[in-house]
Amino acid sequence: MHEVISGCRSCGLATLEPILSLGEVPLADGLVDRSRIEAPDPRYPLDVAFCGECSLVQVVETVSPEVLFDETYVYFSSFSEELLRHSRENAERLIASRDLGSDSLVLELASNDGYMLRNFATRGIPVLGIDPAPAPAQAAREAGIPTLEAFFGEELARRLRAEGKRADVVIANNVLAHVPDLNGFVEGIRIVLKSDGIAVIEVPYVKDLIDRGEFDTIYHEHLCYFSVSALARLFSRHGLALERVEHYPIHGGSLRLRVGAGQEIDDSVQTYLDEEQRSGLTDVTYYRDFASRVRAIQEDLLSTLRRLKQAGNRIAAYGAAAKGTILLNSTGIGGDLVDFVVDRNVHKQGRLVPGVRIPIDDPARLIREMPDYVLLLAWNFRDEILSQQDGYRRRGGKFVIPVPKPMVV
Ligand code: JHZ
Repeated sequence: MHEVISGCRSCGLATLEPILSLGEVPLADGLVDRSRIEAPDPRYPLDVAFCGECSLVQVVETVSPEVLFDETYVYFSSFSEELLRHSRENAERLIASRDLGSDSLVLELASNDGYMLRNFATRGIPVLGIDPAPAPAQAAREAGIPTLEAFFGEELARRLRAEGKRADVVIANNVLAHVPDLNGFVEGIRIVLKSDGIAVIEVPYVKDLIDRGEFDTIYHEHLCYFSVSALARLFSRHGLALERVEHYPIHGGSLRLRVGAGQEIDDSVQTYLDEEQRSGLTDVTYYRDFASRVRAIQEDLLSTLRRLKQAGNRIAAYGAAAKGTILLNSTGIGGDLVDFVVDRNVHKQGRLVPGVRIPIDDPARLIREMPDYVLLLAWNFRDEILSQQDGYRRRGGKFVIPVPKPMVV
């Protein structure tokens, strides 16, 4: 059911340096439907390594994308106001700076439920979404966003190009890390772009992951953890250039890249490359103490929750996020400590977190039952969720934030 890579996912270097093992964990988005409650949850080893040649951090196991993004995949982008705002601002800036109109084409790879493309479609700009997960793709089509239910790669790009579909803008947010054939995906972007087109790509930044101990964002869907240095090499291999690099707080810290033919290269690219050299991000020593820092966070969190539980408190959790599955399972936080998880995504409610088998319910249950503490699994949306749960907090409810260092607020 899974394969171990024989070399770096980007440059092919045969020997990689191990930096972290999270043991055997269930699939992060493999939420359990009650109809298959009898079947055990499959578990897979989860090991991270560094490439000394191109500095790409990567998971060495590959679980087939057909298994990961099947009809049980119910991550819908539209459940966060913050993400919707972030996406809308990105779209508006692109419409203005690229002068997009009715004769343009915006192509989004991993377009999910249409959360991003709708910003273009409502302005009369032709769009096409591509996403392999049936449930979000169906929701997008129902919302009027043309969506191809498929995996994007070199082959599909050639087909689109042969049909005369070449993009002014390709958007690829939180998808580059998800593709086993990284080079085929990037080559596909090159093929499908107009000669003066650009790709706008967002990826979680490996520096934030390492510096802030965001170990729970490591899972089988995320095969790669990118630095600008690793990305520059990847794109240049395909005749594309990084033209601008920006940093945003979304998802615990992300890079937004503009990629194109290299006609207009912003100073930000060299600034990031220099800074990554200077800080040592391109050398394995940067990653040497990561595993012990992760263990320290896990031990601290586990002892905090055990202490609260022993003192007679009731504990719930917020956000059946993919990272929540990893945090709970790899730390050993089970149903003995956490009674239930809440999540606004109606497709997740009624299911169970895999491995630990904790039930997922509507957030309204918090105010109804007033558990004493809520472990914030979706810590990346901390501000949004804390303000939304103001009522629960004003009545005395408290949140436990797990990373970068467990704390109660
Ligand atoms: P969320 C996702 O990972 C998906 P996940 C994906 N794997 C990826 O690459 C990364 O992002 C970057 C819920 N919620 O998005 C919605 C509320 O209930 O942080 C989600 O189920 N109420 C493609 O799954 C979950 O929390 C709210 O107010 O780890 C958040 O999941 C908000 C804001 C969210 O990431």
